[in-house]
Amino acid sequence: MVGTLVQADVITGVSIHSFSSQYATDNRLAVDIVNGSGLIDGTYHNTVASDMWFTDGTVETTPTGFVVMDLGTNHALNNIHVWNYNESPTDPQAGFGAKNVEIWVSPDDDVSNLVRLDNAGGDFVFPMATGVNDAGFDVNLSAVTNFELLDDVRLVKFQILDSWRDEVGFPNVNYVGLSEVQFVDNTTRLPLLIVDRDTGKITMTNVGMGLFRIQGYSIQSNAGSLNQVGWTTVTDHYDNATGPGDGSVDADDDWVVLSDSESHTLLGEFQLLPLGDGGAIAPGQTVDLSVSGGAWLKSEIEDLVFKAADPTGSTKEYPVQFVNGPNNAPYERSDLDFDGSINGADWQIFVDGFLGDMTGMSPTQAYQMGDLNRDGRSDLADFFAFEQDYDAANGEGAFAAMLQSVPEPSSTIVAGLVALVAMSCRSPARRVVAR
Ligand SMILES: [Ca+2]
Ligand SMILES: [Ca+2]
Ligand SMILES: [Ca+2]
Ligand SMILES: [Ca+2]
Repeated sequence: MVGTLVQADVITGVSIHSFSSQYATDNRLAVDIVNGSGLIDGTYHNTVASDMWFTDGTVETTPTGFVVMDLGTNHALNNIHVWNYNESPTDPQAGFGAKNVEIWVSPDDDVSNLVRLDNAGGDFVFPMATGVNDAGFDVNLSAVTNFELLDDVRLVKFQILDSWRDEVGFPNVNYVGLSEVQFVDNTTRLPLLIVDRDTGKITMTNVGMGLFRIQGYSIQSNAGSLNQVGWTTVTDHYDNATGPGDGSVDADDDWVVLSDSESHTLLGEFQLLPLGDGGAIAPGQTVDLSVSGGAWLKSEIEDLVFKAADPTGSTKEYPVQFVNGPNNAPYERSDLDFDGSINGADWQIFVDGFLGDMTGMSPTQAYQMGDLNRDGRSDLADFFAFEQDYDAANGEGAFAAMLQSVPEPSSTIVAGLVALVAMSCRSPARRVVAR
């Protein structure tokens, strides 16, 4: 279910800007790494040499071949998927694939503006292809220290420092090549907030394909459906590993809660001072933002807005998905015990809260006591709303029948309500309205 939200957003229209050389005599051209040639079902690259790029082995020494790819327009990069040189299952030709590679990026189409990505002080190591239909690999960008460069990319240069030639017994051959390169826009580098209707548990999951860097986040609910008591913060739980946090979101910085401890409309925390590099959520990693009881207060309104800030200061809204629930759907109004049906048990909760004191409650807290129309009071308007919902769920007249089946009204309030509904059922004007 989560997976359906993730679209592999491969950037199209990529072209070759420039390259060191190409082995043109049998069409092993640079363009063959960005035109989809040789891809099988978009997943595997074949072993056909003319579907790959190969240098001509004269310009390059060591080898030091390069290729510059032009994304056509600027993108925030999430991921780079590479199929290394994959010729010939019989000879070890896959050993002409790139091994140690510098990756440079530029925010415009001027190669003089290319800046090298700093991969934790080193370069990137591309694994050797298999020599059979090959699935390629994702370049691991998670350790890049100047990652802000990835947020605005037009040109990407692979400066190939070495091939796998030594390992396969061709130490003096300077050819090098690649099969295909795909770039993925960072619209898929997203965290997703998942709310479990059954438990109120809120989790944040990186469903993207790359590291999600996060400096802070906020969750808003205008309906007042947030429960501070059920919230497990990154602050002191998943921040600075020196403690009390475990470092699972941010290994080296302390976070701080910014939302008011009384608020039911906002949960928010950030890594602020001293300003560090924030945290990161790995692909597939889930961060549990709840303790038992959950951070979401159940009601029929599902209005959470989730925003996250990255270390560049950019804040974006990300998807919120509600899952589970008795009918795998939002609760219906008046289902006050949240079991998926509207019946006498809900009526009992309504009666218990009728005319009750709702001072200081959020709209959703008051709703849970029977303030169905969310005006801060439980009164006759809510009673009629309950009747309407009950009959909508169980059939016209079902509410009146249910009341009459209650043998002994347990309080004078209920007795009064029973009398009231009996009156309203006889009212011609109300019957018209009800239809
Ligand atoms: Ca190709
Ligand atoms: Ca950090
Ligand atoms: Ca119910
Ligand atoms: Ca009300």
